Amino acid sequence: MNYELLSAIVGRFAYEGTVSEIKPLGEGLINDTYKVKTAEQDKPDYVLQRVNHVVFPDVDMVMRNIDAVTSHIRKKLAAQGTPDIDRRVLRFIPAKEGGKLYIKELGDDGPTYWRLMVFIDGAITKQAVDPESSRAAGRAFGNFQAMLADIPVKLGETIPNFHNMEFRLLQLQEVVTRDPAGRVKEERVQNMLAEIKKRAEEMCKAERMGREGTLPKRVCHCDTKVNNMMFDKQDNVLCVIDLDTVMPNFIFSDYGDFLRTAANKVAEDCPEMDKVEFRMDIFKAFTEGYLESARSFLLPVEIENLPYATALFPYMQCVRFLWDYLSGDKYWKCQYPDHNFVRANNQLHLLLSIERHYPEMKEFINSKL
Ligand code: GN1
Ligand code: MG
Repeated sequence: MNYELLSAIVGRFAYEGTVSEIKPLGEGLINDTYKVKTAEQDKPDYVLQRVNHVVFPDVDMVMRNIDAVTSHIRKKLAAQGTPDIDRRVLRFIPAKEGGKLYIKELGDDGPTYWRLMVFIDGAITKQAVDPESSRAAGRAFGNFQAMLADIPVKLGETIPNFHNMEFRLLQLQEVVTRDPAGRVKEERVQNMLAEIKKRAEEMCKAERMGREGTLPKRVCHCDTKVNNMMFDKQDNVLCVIDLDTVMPNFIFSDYGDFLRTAANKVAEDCPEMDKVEFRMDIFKAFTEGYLESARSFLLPVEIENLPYATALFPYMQCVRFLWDYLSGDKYWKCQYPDHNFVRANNQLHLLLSIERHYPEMKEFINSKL
């Protein structure tokens, strides 16, 4: 996108300073992100982002959620006397007109949606973790949930049924029946479907407990990857970012999805299945950090089921990747024809490794109860 258009967009927000440079930032696959520099030393730089309204159809809801969450956290940090609050929670800049935290632009290809936030100086993100940063991540995500445990508003579901296992299985069933890409007949697909079926009943237990009223939904982040946290130069966590998916969910979402990504010895699309392995050192460190900050509000049923949450997310991601493979690769970008199948298979192998560690995980969790 050209500079004139981008600076006109920035100009619609009530920011401070004079824009001196706008250039692309990061490698996010969902939203487009730019860094906006200002000329003055005493004015912040900013991050401009175009929100992907195909993935997030209700941008207004996304931004209302983010407003509620960041204001609530900001109030708490202020009450605790935390210094440097703009580095501890994201600050979005309102639009000059209307005062919302985003603007809508009408372009030739339809509307686009934009938001502007303060750039956090001197912060870094990480792509991989060791036990120490996993412990810090556990503490940070637990703390994020703890701070939001008493938020006075009900947040919207920005992606309906996002982590609903029953829904994800129905979605898979639907595409198996339709078979739009003609891939269901592959033997490897049939084998994977059998593995999925074997575990379906057990994996839907959170939904059942939710219906019975024994398992609550709380405000969760729902995209707890290590690269969604900012660290300072001394390796302390500053804040949690990428808040589009913040919504009510079982706490299993944040706990399980972090371990799914961080405790896999290899990347989620590594094609060498014998290298996929679940790292217990990461599991233990993350769990300790998480319980440290979340114990105050967690129910026993939530703690007891953390091993289940660890298995649930690779299982769910296997179902989602297979669904996309059978749909003809419409959701995730693929670099080669069976990329999505490789991803699904990788997640299945991660699940198998988790199942081998299950007794050890249970013992570890029980020792923390
Ligand atoms: C998507 O784009 P990214 O990596 O933040 C997906 C997650 C999946 C992940 C798998 C909105 O997240 O749920 O776990 O891919 N986000 C959405 O790589 O679907
Ligand atoms: Mg992300």
